[in-house]
Amino acid sequence: MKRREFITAAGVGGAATAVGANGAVGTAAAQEEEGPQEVPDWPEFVTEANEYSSGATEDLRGESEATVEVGAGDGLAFAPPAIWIDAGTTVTWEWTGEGGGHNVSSQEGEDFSSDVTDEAGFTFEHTFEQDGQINTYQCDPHAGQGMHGGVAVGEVPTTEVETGVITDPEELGVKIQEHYVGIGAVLMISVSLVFTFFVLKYGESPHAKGGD
Ligand SMILES: [Cu+2]
Repeated sequence: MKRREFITAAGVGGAATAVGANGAVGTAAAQEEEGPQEVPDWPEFVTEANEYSSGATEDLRGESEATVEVGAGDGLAFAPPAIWIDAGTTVTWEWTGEGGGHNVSSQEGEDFSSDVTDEAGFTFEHTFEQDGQINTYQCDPHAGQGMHGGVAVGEVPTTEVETGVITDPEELGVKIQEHYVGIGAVLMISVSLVFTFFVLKYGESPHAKGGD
């Protein structure tokens, strides 16, 4: 009986260790992904824009240029609709040819305006010079349908959101890793429980009567 108790303890202990390790890894990954992020304090005009999901801002500070698609999504959106750049950065809007005739027409902030066209590959540029400015713009033909955008420049007022700045695909890697760690832990627990079960049921041969 002593031997049986020892094996049971070893099996359960192994499973508990696997759970503990998984819990620790899961917590570390969650802390990287979550938590508030600082994003420009966009007006509603931008947060209600097509293709703008809660708090989504493409942080392009430190880049010398930025590109925004005109006619993205269902054809009536700018993508990304909300970008954050440094002063002196040139933004290039590039028409996809989808969704009909569009233009880029400034609203708040710096003044800029393009032709209306549906020509794929058409481009329009504006270099943003005013640090601290939140600029908004729209497509005039589709302004009523949410075809809006925003360009925040440099040191702008910010707000905290839960899932904020899109910082490229590392998030994806973390999620995949977490996934495999989870599967690994489940496998380890299963294997150690099945092993324990078989050892307890069949492990004691009638010729080896254990310690007692
Ligand atoms: Cu449009």
